[in-house]
Amino acid sequence: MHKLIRALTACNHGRPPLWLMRQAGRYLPEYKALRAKHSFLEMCHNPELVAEVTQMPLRHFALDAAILFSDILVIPEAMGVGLSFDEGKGPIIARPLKTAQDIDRLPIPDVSDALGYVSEGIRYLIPQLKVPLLGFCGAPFTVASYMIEGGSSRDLRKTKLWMLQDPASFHKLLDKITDMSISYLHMQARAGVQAIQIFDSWVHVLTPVQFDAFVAPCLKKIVDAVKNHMKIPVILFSRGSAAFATRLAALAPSAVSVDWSIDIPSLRREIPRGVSLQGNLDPDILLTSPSIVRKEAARILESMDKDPGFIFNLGHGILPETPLENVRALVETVHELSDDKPQ
Ligand code: 1CP
Repeated sequence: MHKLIRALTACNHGRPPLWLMRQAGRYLPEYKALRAKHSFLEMCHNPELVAEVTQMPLRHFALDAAILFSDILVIPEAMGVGLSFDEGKGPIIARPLKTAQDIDRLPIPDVSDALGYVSEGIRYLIPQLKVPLLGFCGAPFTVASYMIEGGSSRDLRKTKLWMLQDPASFHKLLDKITDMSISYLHMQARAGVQAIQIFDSWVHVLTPVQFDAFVAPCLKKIVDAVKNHMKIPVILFSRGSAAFATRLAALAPSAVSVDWSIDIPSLRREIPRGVSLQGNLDPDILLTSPSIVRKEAARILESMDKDPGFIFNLGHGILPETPLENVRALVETVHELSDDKPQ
């Protein structure tokens, strides 16, 4: 069994597995070169390019997992709200949701029609990989926020006001995204992904009470579907881990992925043994220097030494400005400091 899967079932030994959120992306020169020739969505829709970009980071670094090159916003795109990516501005939804009728009218398309290109990409990719492939989707709240805001937003004010003023239609939207996400993950699992990560990148704008009312029930449905029907491990990522990590752990995923707002060893003592932990180097540290990266990575490694359910990762995605030599220093530190020694 591969190291990542062992850690996701809390039975790893030796050094922890390592992969990096957003490892296939804009900090890689060959990604930028390919991107100069294709739009981002063109790349996501093309199975050969999906396979190519997914493998780019693995050619540079000895990482223990690949993550499918795609985006959380292919679900809204499939639901017909219109998606484009503007240089420097991030995602743009052409027809954001404005009324409860917009939600009633929102279709739940058949995933193999609307997103078949993703499973083609996975099938094309798997025979070329030596490490497990992670599939993913966005969490319903995070995906809903883009569909309402129409793009990136710092405060998610429109989303929060909708949730507070018309909770019934907001729940309907979350339910539609949850159902579509479960079918989508099923399709990814059938195509061969070996584990799933759910990204709840924007949940930190909520109160714990709002989390329990709107976020937890959808995530629980997804976690249960992945564990019981797809029978592969599932990782829940959110920002705002100091507030939400124990709540995520209570949903009984295989692992919780935490940001740098929390001390992982303390969290370890609070949550059930069977829930593995992933994290949590601040991606800004990768902008500094190899020696600072080594020191900060060593601190996390030592604090989680011999934990059979620990996966080394960043607390959020790698930044486009990250120098490759700093990533190399991180990978070397994980491999050297706690290299596999006989037990
Ligand atoms: O212009 C470009 O070349 C596009 C840049 C880019 C890339 C490389 C985007 C646009 N998405 C991706 C790939 C991506 N996105 C992956 C696959 C590859 C990998 O992880 O290596 C994954 C898992 C995502 C997930 C994603 N997309 C999230 C959740 C994770 C996170 O970082 O919080 C979110 C919020 C998105 C939306 C999105 N797509 C792209 C951008 C720039 C954004 C963020 C916009 C914002 O900040 O609101």
